[in-house]
Amino acid sequence: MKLAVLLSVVAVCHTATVKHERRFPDDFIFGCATAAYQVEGAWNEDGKGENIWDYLTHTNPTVIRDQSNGDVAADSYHHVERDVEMMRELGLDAYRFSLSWSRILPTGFANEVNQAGINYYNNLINEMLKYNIQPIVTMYHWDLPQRLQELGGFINPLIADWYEDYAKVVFDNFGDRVKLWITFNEPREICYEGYGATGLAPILNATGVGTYICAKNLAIAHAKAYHLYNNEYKARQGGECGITISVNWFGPLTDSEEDEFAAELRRQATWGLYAEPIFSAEGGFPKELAARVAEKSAEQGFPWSRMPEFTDEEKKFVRGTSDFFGVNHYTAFLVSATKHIQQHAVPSLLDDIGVGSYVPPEWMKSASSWLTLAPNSIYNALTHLASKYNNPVFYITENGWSNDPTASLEDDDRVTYYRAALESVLNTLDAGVNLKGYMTWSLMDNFEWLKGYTERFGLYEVDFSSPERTRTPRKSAFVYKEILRTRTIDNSYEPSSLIMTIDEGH
Ligand code: PNW
Repeated sequence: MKLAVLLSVVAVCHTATVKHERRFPDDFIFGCATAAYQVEGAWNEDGKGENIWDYLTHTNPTVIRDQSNGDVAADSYHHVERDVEMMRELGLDAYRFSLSWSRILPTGFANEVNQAGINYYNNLINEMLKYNIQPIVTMYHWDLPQRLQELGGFINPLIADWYEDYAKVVFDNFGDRVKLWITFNEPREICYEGYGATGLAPILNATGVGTYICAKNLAIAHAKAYHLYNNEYKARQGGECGITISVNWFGPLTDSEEDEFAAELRRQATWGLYAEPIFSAEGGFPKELAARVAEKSAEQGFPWSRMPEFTDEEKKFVRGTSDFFGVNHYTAFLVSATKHIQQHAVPSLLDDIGVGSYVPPEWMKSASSWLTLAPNSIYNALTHLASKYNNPVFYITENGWSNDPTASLEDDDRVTYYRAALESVLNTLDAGVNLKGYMTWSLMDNFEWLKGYTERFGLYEVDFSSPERTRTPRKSAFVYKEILRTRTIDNSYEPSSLIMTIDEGH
Protein backbone atom coordinates (compact mmCIF):
# COMPACT_ATOMS: atom_id res chain seq x y z
CA MET A 1 0.00 0.00 0.00
CA LYS A 2 2.69 2.47 1.06
CA LEU A 3 4.75 1.52 -1.93
CA ALA A 4 1.84 2.02 -4.29
CA VAL A 5 1.29 5.53 -2.92
CA LEU A 6 4.97 6.32 -3.20
CA LEU A 7 5.11 5.02 -6.76
CA SER A 8 2.13 7.08 -7.80
CA VAL A 9 3.68 10.19 -6.22
CA VAL A 10 6.87 9.51 -8.14
CA ALA A 11 4.86 9.00 -11.32
CA VAL A 12 3.01 12.30 -10.83
CA CYS A 13 6.26 14.21 -10.16
CA HIS A 14 7.86 12.56 -13.14
CA THR A 15 5.14 13.51 -15.61
CA ALA A 16 5.01 17.01 -14.12
CA THR A 17 8.71 17.54 -14.74
CA VAL A 18 8.96 16.07 -18.21
CA LYS A 19 5.73 17.53 -19.54
CA HIS A 20 6.28 20.96 -21.05
CA GLU A 21 3.08 22.74 -20.09
CA ARG A 22 1.90 25.57 -22.25
CA ARG A 23 -0.29 28.05 -20.41
CA PHE A 24 -2.98 30.46 -21.46
CA PRO A 25 -2.08 33.99 -20.29
CA ASP A 26 -3.83 35.07 -17.07
CA ASP A 27 -5.61 37.90 -18.85
CA PHE A 28 -6.83 35.66 -21.69
CA ILE A 29 -10.64 35.83 -21.68
CA PHE A 30 -12.52 32.53 -21.67
CA GLY A 31 -16.24 32.49 -22.26
CA CYS A 32 -19.25 30.89 -23.89
CA ALA A 33 -21.67 32.28 -26.46
CA THR A 34 -25.37 32.15 -27.32
CA ALA A 35 -27.77 34.21 -29.44
CA ALA A 36 -31.17 35.72 -28.64
CA TYR A 37 -33.46 33.83 -31.00
CA GLN A 38 -31.71 30.55 -30.27
CA VAL A 39 -32.12 30.62 -26.48
CA GLU A 40 -34.55 33.28 -25.27
CA GLY A 41 -37.99 32.04 -26.23
CA ALA A 42 -40.76 34.40 -25.01
CA TRP A 43 -41.25 35.25 -28.68
CA ASN A 44 -44.32 37.41 -28.14
CA GLU A 45 -44.11 38.25 -24.44
CA ASP A 46 -43.97 41.66 -22.80
CA GLY A 47 -44.28 43.64 -26.00
CA LYS A 48 -41.66 41.96 -28.19
CA GLY A 49 -42.27 42.50 -31.92
CA GLU A 50 -42.12 39.85 -34.62
CA ASN A 51 -38.80 39.13 -36.28
CA ILE A 52 -37.85 37.23 -39.44
CA TRP A 53 -37.36 33.95 -37.56
CA ASP A 54 -40.74 34.19 -35.86
CA TYR A 55 -42.22 34.87 -39.26
CA LEU A 56 -40.34 32.13 -41.11
CA THR A 57 -40.95 29.39 -38.57
CA HIS A 58 -44.65 30.27 -38.20
CA THR A 59 -45.49 30.72 -41.87
CA ASN A 60 -43.16 28.14 -43.41
CA PRO A 61 -42.49 25.49 -40.73
CA THR A 62 -41.52 22.76 -43.21
CA VAL A 63 -38.21 24.49 -43.93
CA ILE A 64 -37.14 23.63 -40.37
CA ARG A 65 -35.84 20.04 -40.21
CA ASP A 66 -38.01 19.08 -37.21
CA GLN A 67 -40.65 21.76 -37.91
CA SER A 68 -39.78 23.38 -34.59
CA ASN A 69 -39.23 27.04 -33.76
CA GLY A 70 -37.73 29.34 -31.14
CA ASP A 71 -41.05 30.27 -29.49
CA VAL A 72 -39.79 28.85 -26.19
CA ALA A 73 -36.31 27.55 -27.08
CA ALA A 74 -34.21 27.21 -23.91
CA ASP A 75 -36.53 29.79 -22.30
CA SER A 76 -33.60 31.94 -21.19
CA TYR A 77 -35.99 34.88 -20.96
CA HIS A 78 -37.28 33.25 -17.77
CA HIS A 79 -34.04 31.69 -16.54
CA VAL A 80 -31.59 34.53 -16.01
CA GLU A 81 -30.43 33.20 -12.66
CA ARG A 82 -29.86 29.65 -13.84
CA ASP A 83 -28.00 30.84 -16.93
CA VAL A 84 -25.66 32.96 -14.83
CA GLU A 85 -25.27 30.10 -12.37
CA MET A 86 -23.96 27.93 -15.22
CA MET A 87 -21.43 30.64 -16.10
CA ARG A 88 -20.28 30.59 -12.47
CA GLU A 89 -20.10 26.79 -12.45
CA LEU A 90 -17.79 26.92 -15.45
CA GLY A 91 -15.79 29.82 -14.04
CA LEU A 92 -16.28 31.97 -17.14
CA ASP A 93 -14.58 35.33 -17.53
CA ALA A 94 -17.15 36.42 -20.11
CA TYR A 95 -20.46 35.53 -21.68
CA ARG A 96 -21.39 36.54 -25.19
CA PHE A 97 -25.10 36.94 -25.87
CA SER A 98 -27.11 38.89 -28.41
CA LEU A 99 -29.84 41.50 -28.16
CA SER A 100 -33.12 40.91 -29.92
CA TRP A 101 -33.76 44.06 -31.97
CA SER A 102 -37.53 43.48 -32.01
CA ARG A 103 -37.62 42.91 -28.24
CA ILE A 104 -36.10 46.36 -27.78
CA LEU A 105 -37.76 48.12 -30.75
CA PRO A 106 -40.95 46.16 -31.58
CA THR A 107 -41.50 47.91 -34.92
CA GLY A 108 -37.81 47.93 -35.78
CA PHE A 109 -37.85 51.73 -35.67
CA ALA A 110 -36.72 53.79 -32.70
CA ASN A 111 -40.10 55.49 -32.32
CA GLU A 112 -41.10 53.10 -29.57
CA VAL A 113 -38.75 51.51 -27.01
CA ASN A 114 -40.05 48.43 -25.20
CA GLN A 115 -39.04 48.94 -21.56
CA ALA A 116 -39.72 45.30 -20.65
CA GLY A 117 -37.13 44.24 -23.20
CA ILE A 118 -34.61 46.71 -21.81
CA ASN A 119 -35.33 45.36 -18.30
CA TYR A 120 -34.62 41.79 -19.35
CA TYR A 121 -31.17 42.66 -20.66
CA ASN A 122 -30.48 44.91 -17.67
CA ASN A 123 -31.26 42.03 -15.32
CA LEU A 124 -29.02 39.67 -17.25
CA ILE A 125 -26.11 42.12 -17.39
CA ASN A 126 -26.44 43.07 -13.72
CA GLU A 127 -26.65 39.44 -12.61
CA MET A 128 -23.47 38.66 -14.57
CA LEU A 129 -21.61 41.67 -13.21
CA LYS A 130 -22.41 40.60 -9.62
CA TYR A 131 -20.07 37.69 -10.26
CA ASN A 132 -17.53 39.54 -12.36
CA ILE A 133 -18.60 37.94 -15.62
CA GLN A 134 -18.00 40.33 -18.47
CA PRO A 135 -20.84 40.88 -20.96
CA ILE A 136 -19.83 40.68 -24.61
CA VAL A 137 -22.84 41.87 -26.53
CA THR A 138 -23.76 41.06 -30.12
CA MET A 139 -26.15 43.73 -31.34
CA TYR A 140 -27.46 41.68 -34.25
CA HIS A 141 -27.52 37.90 -34.53
CA TRP A 142 -29.83 37.32 -37.51
CA ASP A 143 -33.24 38.26 -36.07
CA LEU A 144 -34.28 41.32 -38.09
CA PRO A 145 -37.63 42.89 -37.14
CA GLN A 146 -40.10 41.56 -39.70
CA ARG A 147 -41.38 45.04 -40.64
CA LEU A 148 -37.87 46.01 -41.73
CA GLN A 149 -37.64 42.86 -43.83
CA GLU A 150 -40.86 43.87 -45.57
CA LEU A 151 -39.09 47.09 -46.48
CA GLY A 152 -36.26 45.12 -48.07
CA GLY A 153 -34.09 44.36 -45.06
CA PHE A 154 -30.39 44.43 -45.97
CA ILE A 155 -31.16 45.05 -49.64
CA ASN A 156 -32.47 48.51 -48.76
CA PRO A 157 -29.55 50.92 -48.18
CA LEU A 158 -31.69 52.64 -45.51
CA ILE A 159 -30.86 49.64 -43.30
CA ALA A 160 -27.74 51.60 -42.30
CA ASP A 161 -29.86 54.41 -40.82
CA TRP A 162 -32.34 52.07 -39.14
CA TYR A 163 -29.45 50.15 -37.64
CA GLU A 164 -27.75 53.32 -36.42
CA ASP A 165 -30.97 54.40 -34.66
CA TYR A 166 -31.15 50.99 -32.97
CA ALA A 167 -27.46 51.19 -32.00
CA LYS A 168 -28.05 54.51 -30.28
CA VAL A 169 -30.83 53.04 -28.12
CA VAL A 170 -28.58 50.12 -27.23
CA PHE A 171 -25.51 52.22 -26.34
CA ASP A 172 -27.69 54.62 -24.31
CA ASN A 173 -29.23 51.82 -22.27
CA PHE A 174 -26.39 49.35 -21.77
CA GLY A 175 -23.16 51.15 -22.61
CA ASP A 176 -22.46 52.12 -19.00
CA ARG A 177 -21.83 48.41 -18.28
CA VAL A 178 -21.05 46.78 -21.63
CA LYS A 179 -17.47 47.29 -22.78
CA LEU A 180 -17.28 44.92 -25.75
CA TRP A 181 -19.73 45.47 -28.59
CA ILE A 182 -20.13 43.30 -31.67
CA THR A 183 -22.23 45.06 -34.31
CA PHE A 184 -23.03 42.04 -36.46
CA ASN A 185 -22.64 38.31 -36.12
CA GLU A 186 -21.40 36.74 -39.34
CA PRO A 187 -22.20 38.93 -42.36
CA ARG A 188 -21.60 35.92 -44.63
CA GLU A 189 -24.43 33.99 -43.06
CA ILE A 190 -26.73 37.03 -43.14
CA CYS A 191 -25.94 37.94 -46.75
CA TYR A 192 -25.08 34.66 -48.43
CA GLU A 193 -27.33 32.21 -46.60
CA GLY A 194 -30.16 34.71 -46.10
CA TYR A 195 -30.20 36.67 -49.38
CA GLY A 196 -28.07 34.68 -51.84
CA ALA A 197 -29.23 31.17 -50.94
CA THR A 198 -31.79 29.33 -48.82
CA GLY A 199 -29.75 28.53 -45.71
CA LEU A 200 -31.25 31.10 -43.31
CA ALA A 201 -34.14 33.57 -43.01
CA PRO A 202 -35.34 35.32 -45.09
CA ILE A 203 -34.30 32.51 -47.55
CA LEU A 204 -34.51 35.01 -50.39
CA ASN A 205 -32.40 32.98 -52.83
CA ALA A 206 -31.43 35.99 -54.95
CA THR A 207 -28.39 34.06 -56.12
CA GLY A 208 -25.41 35.99 -57.44
CA VAL A 209 -27.03 39.33 -56.63
CA GLY A 210 -28.48 39.45 -53.11
CA THR A 211 -25.25 38.53 -51.33
CA TYR A 212 -23.19 41.33 -52.85
CA ILE A 213 -25.76 44.09 -52.33
CA CYS A 214 -26.31 42.97 -48.73
CA ALA A 215 -22.55 42.86 -48.10
CA LYS A 216 -22.14 46.50 -49.05
CA ASN A 217 -25.18 47.76 -47.13
CA LEU A 218 -24.19 45.78 -44.06
CA ALA A 219 -20.64 47.17 -44.14
CA ILE A 220 -22.04 50.69 -44.15
CA ALA A 221 -24.52 49.91 -41.36
CA HIS A 222 -21.66 48.49 -39.30
CA ALA A 223 -19.51 51.57 -39.96
CA LYS A 224 -22.34 53.92 -38.97
CA ALA A 225 -22.71 52.18 -35.62
CA TYR A 226 -18.94 52.16 -35.13
CA HIS A 227 -18.61 55.89 -35.84
CA LEU A 228 -21.57 56.62 -33.58
CA TYR A 229 -19.91 54.73 -30.74
CA ASN A 230 -16.51 56.19 -31.43
CA ASN A 231 -17.69 59.80 -31.70
CA GLU A 232 -20.38 59.94 -29.03
CA TYR A 233 -19.88 57.17 -26.49
CA LYS A 234 -16.34 55.86 -26.42
CA ALA A 235 -14.76 58.72 -24.45
CA ARG A 236 -17.42 58.42 -21.76
CA GLN A 237 -18.09 54.68 -21.75
CA GLY A 238 -14.62 53.45 -22.62
CA GLY A 239 -15.57 50.30 -24.52
CA GLU A 240 -14.59 48.75 -27.82
CA CYS A 241 -16.70 48.14 -30.89
CA GLY A 242 -16.03 45.52 -33.55
CA ILE A 243 -17.56 42.92 -35.81
CA THR A 244 -17.60 39.11 -35.90
CA ILE A 245 -16.99 37.35 -39.21
CA SER A 246 -17.11 33.59 -39.78
CA VAL A 247 -13.63 32.53 -40.83
CA ASN A 248 -13.21 28.88 -41.53
CA TRP A 249 -9.91 27.87 -43.08
CA PHE A 250 -9.70 27.27 -46.84
CA GLY A 251 -6.33 25.87 -47.83
CA PRO A 252 -5.20 24.61 -51.26
CA LEU A 253 -5.70 20.90 -52.01
CA THR A 254 -2.22 20.75 -53.60
CA ASP A 255 0.59 23.28 -53.65
CA SER A 256 0.01 24.09 -57.33
CA GLU A 257 -0.38 27.75 -58.24
CA GLU A 258 -3.88 27.07 -59.57
CA ASP A 259 -5.02 25.55 -56.30
CA GLU A 260 -3.42 28.39 -54.32
CA PHE A 261 -5.40 30.89 -56.39
CA ALA A 262 -8.59 28.83 -56.10
CA ALA A 263 -8.22 28.83 -52.31
CA GLU A 264 -7.62 32.59 -52.33
CA LEU A 265 -10.77 33.16 -54.42
CA ARG A 266 -12.73 30.96 -52.02
CA ARG A 267 -11.42 32.93 -49.02
CA GLN A 268 -12.32 36.21 -50.70
CA ALA A 269 -15.84 34.98 -51.49
CA THR A 270 -16.43 33.48 -48.07
CA TRP A 271 -15.00 36.05 -45.70
CA GLY A 272 -12.88 38.57 -47.65
CA LEU A 273 -16.11 40.09 -48.96
CA TYR A 274 -16.89 41.18 -45.39
CA ALA A 275 -13.42 41.62 -43.90
CA GLU A 276 -11.65 43.51 -46.69
CA PRO A 277 -13.81 46.70 -46.64
CA ILE A 278 -13.19 47.04 -42.89
CA PHE A 279 -9.72 45.62 -42.20
CA SER A 280 -7.70 46.23 -45.39
CA ALA A 281 -5.68 49.41 -45.87
CA GLU A 282 -7.33 50.23 -49.24
CA GLY A 283 -10.93 49.38 -48.35
CA GLY A 284 -13.59 48.10 -50.74
CA PHE A 285 -14.31 44.53 -51.88
CA PRO A 286 -11.51 42.00 -52.54
CA LYS A 287 -9.92 42.73 -55.91
CA GLU A 288 -9.59 39.33 -57.58
CA LEU A 289 -13.14 38.42 -56.60
CA ALA A 290 -14.52 41.77 -57.83
CA ALA A 291 -12.72 41.30 -61.16
CA ARG A 292 -14.12 37.78 -61.50
CA VAL A 293 -17.71 38.86 -60.76
CA ALA A 294 -17.43 41.79 -63.18
CA GLU A 295 -16.16 39.48 -65.91
CA LYS A 296 -18.85 36.87 -65.31
CA SER A 297 -21.57 39.52 -65.16
CA ALA A 298 -20.48 40.90 -68.56
CA GLU A 299 -20.45 37.38 -70.06
CA GLN A 300 -23.94 36.85 -68.71
CA GLY A 301 -25.25 40.00 -70.38
CA PHE A 302 -25.59 42.19 -67.29
CA PRO A 303 -25.03 45.86 -68.16
CA TRP A 304 -23.24 46.22 -64.79
CA SER A 305 -21.26 44.06 -62.42
CA ARG A 306 -23.48 42.19 -59.97
CA MET A 307 -21.00 43.24 -57.31
CA PRO A 308 -21.53 46.90 -56.40
CA GLU A 309 -18.55 49.17 -55.77
CA PHE A 310 -17.77 51.38 -52.83
CA THR A 311 -17.20 55.03 -53.74
CA ASP A 312 -13.92 56.49 -52.43
CA GLU A 313 -15.91 58.24 -49.75
CA GLU A 314 -17.62 55.00 -48.71
CA LYS A 315 -14.29 53.16 -48.64
CA LYS A 316 -12.91 55.76 -46.29
CA PHE A 317 -16.03 55.68 -44.14
CA VAL A 318 -15.85 51.89 -43.69
CA ARG A 319 -12.17 51.05 -43.45
CA GLY A 320 -10.61 50.92 -40.01
CA THR A 321 -14.00 50.70 -38.29
CA SER A 322 -13.37 47.82 -35.92
CA ASP A 323 -11.45 47.86 -32.65
CA PHE A 324 -10.99 44.10 -32.94
CA PHE A 325 -11.59 41.25 -35.34
CA GLY A 326 -14.15 38.78 -33.95
CA VAL A 327 -13.72 35.36 -35.52
CA ASN A 328 -16.25 32.54 -35.49
CA HIS A 329 -14.25 29.50 -36.41
CA TYR A 330 -15.37 25.88 -36.70
CA THR A 331 -13.66 23.92 -39.44
CA ALA A 332 -11.66 23.85 -42.70
CA PHE A 333 -11.96 22.80 -46.33
CA LEU A 334 -9.37 22.04 -49.02
CA VAL A 335 -9.89 23.93 -52.26
CA SER A 336 -9.08 22.84 -55.79
CA ALA A 337 -9.12 24.62 -59.16
CA THR A 338 -10.00 21.45 -61.06
CA LYS A 339 -11.26 18.73 -58.71
CA HIS A 340 -14.54 18.28 -56.78
CA ILE A 341 -16.19 20.99 -58.91
CA GLN A 342 -19.97 21.08 -58.68
CA GLN A 343 -22.61 22.74 -60.82
CA HIS A 344 -24.26 25.79 -59.28
CA ALA A 345 -27.07 28.14 -60.22
CA VAL A 346 -26.15 30.82 -62.77
CA PRO A 347 -25.55 33.46 -61.63
CA SER A 348 -24.43 32.68 -58.09
CA LEU A 349 -21.48 33.31 -55.84
CA LEU A 350 -20.30 29.70 -56.08
CA ASP A 351 -20.60 29.79 -59.87
CA ASP A 352 -18.70 33.07 -59.90
CA ILE A 353 -15.68 31.48 -58.22
CA GLY A 354 -16.10 28.03 -59.78
CA VAL A 355 -13.73 26.15 -57.45
CA GLY A 356 -14.07 22.75 -55.82
CA SER A 357 -13.83 21.91 -52.14
CA TYR A 358 -12.88 18.74 -50.36
CA VAL A 359 -12.94 17.37 -46.82
CA PRO A 360 -10.59 14.46 -46.11
CA PRO A 361 -12.59 11.45 -44.85
CA GLU A 362 -10.24 11.01 -41.88
CA TRP A 363 -11.35 14.29 -40.28
CA MET A 364 -13.73 13.44 -37.41
CA LYS A 365 -17.39 14.15 -38.26
CA SER A 366 -19.97 15.95 -36.12
CA ALA A 367 -23.77 15.86 -36.36
CA SER A 368 -23.60 18.87 -38.74
CA SER A 369 -22.84 18.12 -42.39
CA TRP A 370 -20.42 21.06 -42.69
CA LEU A 371 -18.49 20.50 -39.46
CA THR A 372 -15.44 18.24 -39.10
CA LEU A 373 -12.39 18.42 -36.87
CA ALA A 374 -9.72 19.86 -39.17
CA PRO A 375 -6.14 19.80 -37.86
CA ASN A 376 -4.81 23.09 -36.45
CA SER A 377 -7.34 25.13 -38.39
CA ILE A 378 -7.53 27.96 -35.83
CA TYR A 379 -3.80 28.50 -36.24
CA ASN A 380 -4.07 28.40 -40.04
CA ALA A 381 -6.92 30.90 -40.15
CA LEU A 382 -5.63 33.34 -37.55
CA THR A 383 -1.99 33.48 -38.63
CA HIS A 384 -3.25 34.16 -42.17
CA LEU A 385 -5.56 36.96 -41.01
CA ALA A 386 -2.90 38.42 -38.73
CA SER A 387 -0.35 38.74 -41.51
CA LYS A 388 -2.93 40.01 -44.00
CA TYR A 389 -4.40 42.69 -41.75
CA ASN A 390 -1.42 43.80 -39.64
CA ASN A 391 -2.20 41.73 -36.56
CA PRO A 392 -5.25 43.45 -35.09
CA VAL A 393 -6.71 42.36 -31.75
CA PHE A 394 -8.64 39.12 -32.26
CA TYR A 395 -11.31 37.37 -30.25
CA ILE A 396 -12.56 33.93 -31.16
CA THR A 397 -16.23 34.65 -30.54
CA GLU A 398 -17.46 31.14 -31.42
CA ASN A 399 -15.99 27.68 -31.74
CA GLY A 400 -17.83 24.45 -31.12
CA TRP A 401 -19.01 20.98 -31.98
CA SER A 402 -22.41 19.38 -32.56
CA ASN A 403 -23.73 16.00 -31.62
CA ASP A 404 -26.95 14.09 -31.87
CA PRO A 405 -29.82 14.85 -29.43
CA THR A 406 -29.70 11.22 -28.31
CA ALA A 407 -25.95 11.21 -27.56
CA SER A 408 -24.85 10.52 -23.99
CA LEU A 409 -23.75 13.22 -21.55
CA GLU A 410 -20.27 11.74 -21.94
CA ASP A 411 -19.60 13.71 -25.11
CA ASP A 412 -16.09 12.49 -25.79
CA ASP A 413 -16.12 13.70 -29.38
CA ARG A 414 -16.76 17.27 -28.18
CA VAL A 415 -14.02 16.91 -25.57
CA THR A 416 -11.61 15.79 -28.31
CA TYR A 417 -12.66 18.73 -30.48
CA TYR A 418 -12.23 21.36 -27.75
CA ARG A 419 -8.86 20.04 -26.66
CA ALA A 420 -7.63 20.09 -30.26
CA ALA A 421 -9.07 23.57 -30.83
CA LEU A 422 -7.47 24.95 -27.69
CA GLU A 423 -4.09 23.40 -28.59
CA SER A 424 -4.47 25.28 -31.87
CA VAL A 425 -5.22 28.46 -29.89
CA LEU A 426 -1.97 27.94 -27.98
CA ASN A 427 -0.11 27.50 -31.28
CA THR A 428 -1.69 30.76 -32.45
CA LEU A 429 -0.59 32.59 -29.31
CA ASP A 430 2.94 31.14 -29.66
CA ALA A 431 3.07 32.57 -33.19
CA GLY A 432 2.52 36.06 -31.77
CA VAL A 433 -1.06 36.58 -32.96
CA ASN A 434 -2.83 39.22 -30.90
CA LEU A 435 -5.60 36.87 -29.74
CA LYS A 436 -7.25 38.02 -26.51
CA GLY A 437 -10.06 35.59 -25.88
CA TYR A 438 -11.99 32.48 -26.80
CA MET A 439 -15.67 31.61 -26.57
CA THR A 440 -17.30 28.26 -27.07
CA TRP A 441 -20.48 27.79 -29.05
CA SER A 442 -22.45 27.18 -27.02
CA LEU A 443 -23.13 27.53 -23.31
CA MET A 444 -26.24 25.38 -23.78
CA ASP A 445 -28.22 23.52 -26.44
CA ASN A 446 -30.41 25.80 -28.50
CA PHE A 447 -32.46 26.27 -31.65
CA GLU A 448 -30.02 25.49 -34.46
CA TRP A 449 -31.79 27.54 -37.17
CA LEU A 450 -33.03 25.38 -40.07
CA LYS A 451 -31.82 22.29 -38.20
CA GLY A 452 -34.18 23.01 -35.31
CA TYR A 453 -33.25 20.94 -32.26
CA THR A 454 -31.67 18.09 -34.24
CA GLU A 455 -28.07 19.30 -33.77
CA ARG A 456 -26.80 20.09 -30.28
CA PHE A 457 -23.88 22.41 -29.53
CA GLY A 458 -24.17 22.93 -25.76
CA LEU A 459 -21.69 22.37 -22.98
CA TYR A 460 -24.97 21.98 -21.09
CA GLU A 461 -27.66 19.73 -22.43
CA VAL A 462 -31.12 21.31 -22.39
CA ASP A 463 -34.17 19.10 -21.94
CA PHE A 464 -36.57 20.69 -24.42
CA SER A 465 -39.38 18.38 -23.31
CA SER A 466 -39.34 19.64 -19.72
CA PRO A 467 -41.31 22.80 -18.89
CA GLU A 468 -38.29 24.07 -16.88
CA ARG A 469 -35.93 23.44 -19.80
CA THR A 470 -33.62 21.69 -17.34
CA ARG A 471 -29.92 22.26 -18.05
CA THR A 472 -27.44 19.44 -17.33
CA PRO A 473 -23.68 19.71 -17.79
CA ARG A 474 -22.04 17.38 -20.26
CA LYS A 475 -18.56 15.97 -19.74
CA SER A 476 -17.21 18.71 -22.02
CA ALA A 477 -18.43 21.31 -19.49
CA PHE A 478 -16.19 19.77 -16.80
CA VAL A 479 -13.23 19.56 -19.18
CA TYR A 480 -13.65 23.20 -20.24
CA LYS A 481 -13.95 24.24 -16.60
CA GLU A 482 -10.71 22.43 -15.74
CA ILE A 483 -8.89 24.11 -18.64
CA LEU A 484 -10.09 27.52 -17.43
CA ARG A 485 -9.14 26.77 -13.84
CA THR A 486 -5.64 25.50 -14.60
CA ARG A 487 -5.00 27.61 -17.73
CA THR A 488 -3.54 24.47 -19.27
CA ILE A 489 -4.83 21.52 -21.28
CA ASP A 490 -4.42 18.19 -19.54
CA ASN A 491 -5.45 15.46 -21.96
CA SER A 492 -5.56 12.90 -19.17
CA TYR A 493 -8.07 14.82 -17.04
CA GLU A 494 -11.30 12.91 -16.41
CA PRO A 495 -14.04 14.41 -14.22
CA SER A 496 -14.61 12.16 -11.20
CA SER A 497 -18.38 12.59 -11.58
CA LEU A 498 -20.77 14.70 -13.60
CA ILE A 499 -21.93 16.60 -10.51
CA MET A 500 -21.32 20.31 -10.95
CA THR A 501 -20.50 22.82 -8.23
CA ILE A 502 -19.47 26.44 -8.06
CA ASP A 503 -15.83 26.96 -7.06
CA GLU A 504 -14.96 29.53 -4.43
CA GLY A 505 -14.60 33.02 -5.82
CA HIS A 506 -17.16 32.51 -8.58
C1 PNW B 1 -22.74 30.01 -36.32
N1 PNW B 1 -20.13 27.33 -41.58
O1 PNW B 1 -23.04 29.92 -37.66
C2 PNW B 1 -23.78 30.92 -35.72
O2 PNW B 1 -23.25 32.15 -35.32
C3 PNW B 1 -24.59 30.29 -34.62
O3 PNW B 1 -25.78 31.01 -34.46
C4 PNW B 1 -24.84 28.83 -34.95
O4 PNW B 1 -25.73 28.22 -34.07
C5 PNW B 1 -23.49 28.14 -34.91
O5 PNW B 1 -22.59 28.74 -35.80
C6 PNW B 1 -23.55 26.65 -35.23
O6 PNW B 1 -24.00 26.44 -36.52
C7 PNW B 1 -22.28 29.23 -38.57
O7 PNW B 1 -20.62 27.19 -42.68
C8 PNW B 1 -22.79 29.12 -39.84
O8 PNW B 1 -19.00 26.91 -41.35
C9 PNW B 1 -22.08 28.51 -40.83
C10 PNW B 1 -20.85 27.98 -40.57
C11 PNW B 1 -20.33 28.08 -39.31
C12 PNW B 1 -21.06 28.70 -38.30
